[in-house]
Amino acid sequence: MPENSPRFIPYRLDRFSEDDMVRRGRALYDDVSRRRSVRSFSTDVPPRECIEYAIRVAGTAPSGAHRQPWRFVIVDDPELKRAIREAAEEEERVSYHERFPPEWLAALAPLGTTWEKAHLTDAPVLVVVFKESYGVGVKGKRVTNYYVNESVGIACGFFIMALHAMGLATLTHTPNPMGFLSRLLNRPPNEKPFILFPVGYPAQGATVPDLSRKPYEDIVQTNAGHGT
Ligand code: IYR
Repeated sequence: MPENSPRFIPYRLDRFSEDDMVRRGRALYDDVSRRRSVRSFSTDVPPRECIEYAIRVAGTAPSGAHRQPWRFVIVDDPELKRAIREAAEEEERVSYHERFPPEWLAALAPLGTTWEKAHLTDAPVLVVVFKESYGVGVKGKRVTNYYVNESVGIACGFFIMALHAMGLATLTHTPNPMGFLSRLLNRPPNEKPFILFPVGYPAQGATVPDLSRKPYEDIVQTNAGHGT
Protein backbone atom coordinates (compact mmCIF):
# COMPACT_ATOMS: atom_id res chain seq x y z
CA MET A 1 0.00 0.00 0.00
CA PRO A 2 1.42 3.43 -0.86
CA GLU A 3 2.46 5.35 2.20
CA ASN A 4 -0.14 8.08 1.75
CA SER A 5 -3.17 6.01 0.74
CA PRO A 6 -6.27 7.46 2.44
CA ARG A 7 -7.88 5.69 5.36
CA PHE A 8 -11.59 6.22 5.78
CA ILE A 9 -13.78 5.61 8.82
CA PRO A 10 -17.58 5.61 9.08
CA TYR A 11 -19.28 8.93 9.73
CA ARG A 12 -22.78 9.43 11.06
CA LEU A 13 -24.50 12.77 11.53
CA ASP A 14 -27.69 13.23 13.57
CA ARG A 15 -30.76 13.19 11.33
CA PHE A 16 -33.55 15.42 12.66
CA SER A 17 -37.12 15.81 11.48
CA GLU A 18 -37.43 18.67 9.01
CA ASP A 19 -39.42 20.68 11.58
CA ASP A 20 -36.63 20.22 14.08
CA MET A 21 -34.02 21.15 11.51
CA VAL A 22 -35.73 24.47 10.88
CA ARG A 23 -36.33 25.02 14.58
CA ARG A 24 -32.68 24.48 15.32
CA GLY A 25 -31.61 26.84 12.56
CA ARG A 26 -33.97 29.53 13.83
CA ALA A 27 -32.86 29.08 17.42
CA LEU A 28 -29.21 29.36 16.44
CA TYR A 29 -29.88 32.44 14.35
CA ASP A 30 -31.91 34.06 17.16
CA ASP A 31 -29.00 33.48 19.49
CA VAL A 32 -26.10 34.55 17.28
CA SER A 33 -27.95 37.56 15.91
CA ARG A 34 -27.71 39.02 19.42
CA ARG A 35 -23.91 38.88 19.32
CA ARG A 36 -22.08 42.18 19.21
CA SER A 37 -18.43 43.16 19.25
CA VAL A 38 -17.70 44.60 22.68
CA ARG A 39 -15.07 47.22 23.47
CA SER A 40 -15.63 47.76 27.18
CA PHE A 41 -15.05 44.80 29.43
CA SER A 42 -15.68 43.95 33.05
CA THR A 43 -12.60 42.83 34.94
CA ASP A 44 -14.58 39.80 36.25
CA VAL A 45 -12.79 36.57 35.42
CA PRO A 46 -14.74 33.88 33.55
CA PRO A 47 -14.14 30.19 34.20
CA ARG A 48 -10.87 29.11 32.63
CA GLU A 49 -12.65 26.11 31.12
CA CYS A 50 -14.79 28.45 28.99
CA ILE A 51 -11.68 29.88 27.36
CA GLU A 52 -10.36 26.37 26.85
CA TYR A 53 -13.63 25.18 25.32
CA ALA A 54 -13.75 28.14 22.96
CA ILE A 55 -10.24 27.22 21.79
CA ARG A 56 -11.18 23.54 21.49
CA VAL A 57 -14.19 24.56 19.37
CA ALA A 58 -11.95 26.77 17.20
CA GLY A 59 -9.62 23.81 16.73
CA THR A 60 -12.45 21.81 15.13
CA ALA A 61 -12.55 24.15 12.13
CA PRO A 62 -11.85 22.75 8.69
CA SER A 63 -8.46 23.66 7.27
CA GLY A 64 -6.58 23.36 4.01
CA ALA A 65 -5.16 19.82 3.73
CA HIS A 66 -6.09 19.45 7.42
CA ARG A 67 -2.93 21.31 8.38
CA GLN A 68 -4.67 23.10 11.29
CA PRO A 69 -2.34 26.06 10.85
CA TRP A 70 -3.26 27.88 14.06
CA ARG A 71 -1.97 28.54 17.52
CA PHE A 72 -3.98 30.17 20.30
CA VAL A 73 -2.03 32.02 22.97
CA ILE A 74 -3.89 32.68 26.23
CA VAL A 75 -2.66 35.79 28.04
CA ASP A 76 -3.95 36.45 31.54
CA ASP A 77 -0.79 37.79 33.17
CA PRO A 78 -1.52 41.46 34.04
CA GLU A 79 2.02 42.60 33.26
CA LEU A 80 1.99 40.94 29.88
CA LYS A 81 -1.45 42.41 29.12
CA ARG A 82 -0.08 45.84 30.09
CA ALA A 83 2.94 45.36 27.79
CA ILE A 84 0.64 44.32 24.94
CA ARG A 85 -1.57 47.34 25.55
CA GLU A 86 1.37 49.72 25.56
CA ALA A 87 2.80 48.29 22.34
CA ALA A 88 -0.62 48.22 20.64
CA GLU A 89 -1.38 51.80 21.64
CA GLU A 90 1.98 52.96 20.37
CA GLU A 91 1.18 51.54 16.94
CA GLU A 92 -2.44 52.66 17.01
CA ARG A 93 -1.49 56.22 17.93
CA VAL A 94 0.61 56.40 14.78
CA SER A 95 -2.11 54.66 12.74
CA TYR A 96 -4.89 56.99 13.83
CA HIS A 97 -2.77 60.14 13.52
CA GLU A 98 -0.61 59.38 10.50
CA ARG A 99 -1.30 56.08 8.75
CA PHE A 100 -5.08 55.92 8.29
CA PRO A 101 -6.26 57.93 5.27
CA PRO A 102 -9.32 60.19 5.86
CA GLU A 103 -11.62 57.69 4.17
CA TRP A 104 -10.64 54.98 6.65
CA LEU A 105 -11.04 57.31 9.63
CA ALA A 106 -14.51 58.21 8.32
CA ALA A 107 -15.40 54.50 8.06
CA LEU A 108 -14.33 53.99 11.67
CA ALA A 109 -16.19 57.03 13.02
CA PRO A 110 -19.51 55.19 13.62
CA LEU A 111 -17.63 52.64 15.75
CA GLY A 112 -16.20 55.31 18.02
CA THR A 113 -12.77 53.65 18.12
CA THR A 114 -9.63 55.57 19.06
CA TRP A 115 -5.97 54.68 19.57
CA GLU A 116 -6.74 53.97 23.23
CA LYS A 117 -7.18 50.27 23.95
CA ALA A 118 -8.39 49.92 27.53
CA HIS A 119 -9.90 46.55 26.65
CA LEU A 120 -6.39 45.12 26.44
CA THR A 121 -5.95 45.52 30.19
CA ASP A 122 -9.59 45.49 31.37
CA ALA A 123 -10.52 42.20 29.72
CA PRO A 124 -9.36 39.42 32.05
CA VAL A 125 -8.05 37.31 29.20
CA LEU A 126 -6.55 37.99 25.80
CA VAL A 127 -6.43 35.20 23.26
CA VAL A 128 -3.95 35.96 20.52
CA VAL A 129 -4.38 33.84 17.41
CA PHE A 130 -1.34 33.14 15.28
CA LYS A 131 -1.41 31.65 11.81
CA GLU A 132 1.28 29.19 10.82
CA SER A 133 2.41 30.56 7.48
CA TYR A 134 4.25 27.27 7.08
CA GLY A 135 4.74 24.22 9.27
CA VAL A 136 8.01 22.94 10.62
CA GLY A 137 8.61 19.24 10.01
CA VAL A 138 11.36 16.84 10.98
CA LYS A 139 14.85 18.37 11.07
CA GLY A 140 13.24 21.80 10.80
CA LYS A 141 12.07 21.14 7.23
CA ARG A 142 9.54 23.66 5.99
CA VAL A 143 6.08 22.17 5.36
CA THR A 144 3.71 24.09 3.11
CA ASN A 145 0.37 25.03 4.60
CA TYR A 146 -2.61 25.72 2.39
CA TYR A 147 -5.39 28.32 2.52
CA VAL A 148 -3.94 29.60 5.76
CA ASN A 149 -6.00 32.80 5.96
CA GLU A 150 -9.25 31.02 5.14
CA SER A 151 -8.52 28.24 7.63
CA VAL A 152 -7.56 30.49 10.51
CA GLY A 153 -10.38 32.88 9.68
CA ILE A 154 -12.91 30.04 9.94
CA ALA A 155 -11.36 28.90 13.23
CA CYS A 156 -11.69 32.45 14.57
CA GLY A 157 -15.35 32.46 13.55
CA PHE A 158 -15.91 29.25 15.49
CA PHE A 159 -14.11 30.81 18.46
CA ILE A 160 -16.33 33.89 18.45
CA MET A 161 -19.49 31.77 18.22
CA ALA A 162 -18.36 29.49 21.05
CA LEU A 163 -17.69 32.44 23.36
CA HIS A 164 -21.09 33.90 22.57
CA ALA A 165 -22.78 30.56 23.26
CA MET A 166 -21.20 30.61 26.74
CA GLY A 167 -22.26 34.20 27.44
CA LEU A 168 -18.85 35.73 26.85
CA ALA A 169 -18.03 38.74 24.73
CA THR A 170 -15.07 39.49 22.53
CA LEU A 171 -13.73 41.82 19.90
CA THR A 172 -11.78 41.03 16.74
CA HIS A 173 -8.94 43.41 17.37
CA THR A 174 -6.19 43.79 14.79
CA PRO A 175 -3.70 46.40 15.87
CA ASN A 176 -1.62 47.27 12.87
CA PRO A 177 1.18 46.28 12.47
CA MET A 178 1.05 43.34 14.90
CA GLY A 179 4.69 42.24 14.93
CA PHE A 180 5.05 43.23 18.60
CA LEU A 181 2.83 40.26 19.51
CA SER A 182 5.36 37.79 18.09
CA ARG A 183 8.07 39.43 20.15
CA LEU A 184 6.16 39.75 23.42
CA LEU A 185 4.75 36.22 23.19
CA ASN A 186 7.95 34.57 21.98
CA ARG A 187 6.43 33.03 18.88
CA PRO A 188 8.65 31.36 16.27
CA PRO A 189 9.21 32.86 12.78
CA ASN A 190 6.69 30.56 11.04
CA GLU A 191 3.84 32.03 13.11
CA LYS A 192 2.32 35.39 12.29
CA PRO A 193 -0.19 37.29 14.47
CA PHE A 194 -3.69 37.02 13.00
CA ILE A 195 -6.29 38.41 15.43
CA LEU A 196 -6.14 39.50 19.06
CA PHE A 197 -9.30 38.68 21.02
CA PRO A 198 -9.96 40.35 24.38
CA VAL A 199 -12.36 37.99 26.15
CA GLY A 200 -14.65 38.54 29.13
CA TYR A 201 -18.01 39.87 30.24
CA PRO A 202 -19.24 43.22 28.95
CA ALA A 203 -18.63 46.03 31.48
CA GLN A 204 -21.60 47.15 33.55
CA GLY A 205 -23.49 49.62 31.39
CA ALA A 206 -21.52 48.67 28.28
CA THR A 207 -22.88 50.13 25.06
CA VAL A 208 -22.40 49.16 21.44
CA PRO A 209 -22.73 51.24 18.28
CA ASP A 210 -26.29 51.54 16.96
CA LEU A 211 -25.75 49.48 13.82
CA SER A 212 -28.01 47.14 11.92
CA ARG A 213 -27.15 44.18 9.77
CA LYS A 214 -27.85 43.88 6.08
CA PRO A 215 -31.22 42.25 5.43
CA TYR A 216 -31.20 38.69 4.14
CA GLU A 217 -32.32 39.82 0.70
CA ASP A 218 -29.21 41.97 0.40
CA ILE A 219 -26.75 39.20 1.21
CA VAL A 220 -28.22 36.38 -0.85
CA GLN A 221 -28.70 35.48 -4.48
CA THR A 222 -30.18 32.23 -5.74
CA ASN A 223 -28.73 30.65 -8.87
CA ALA A 224 -27.83 33.10 -11.62
CA GLY A 225 -30.07 35.78 -10.16
CA HIS A 226 -32.13 36.52 -13.30
CA GLY A 227 -35.78 37.31 -12.50
CA THR A 228 -37.33 35.64 -9.48
N1 IYR B 1 -7.25 48.35 14.17
C1 IYR B 1 -7.70 49.67 14.58
C2 IYR B 1 -8.63 50.30 13.61
C3 IYR B 1 -9.86 49.57 13.26
C4 IYR B 1 -10.03 49.15 11.95
C5 IYR B 1 -11.19 48.55 11.57
I1 IYR B 1 -11.41 48.05 9.61
C6 IYR B 1 -12.23 48.33 12.49
O1 IYR B 1 -13.39 47.72 12.10
C7 IYR B 1 -12.08 48.79 13.79
C8 IYR B 1 -10.86 49.40 14.17
C9 IYR B 1 -8.33 49.62 15.98
O2 IYR B 1 -8.48 48.54 16.53
O3 IYR B 1 -8.69 50.66 16.50
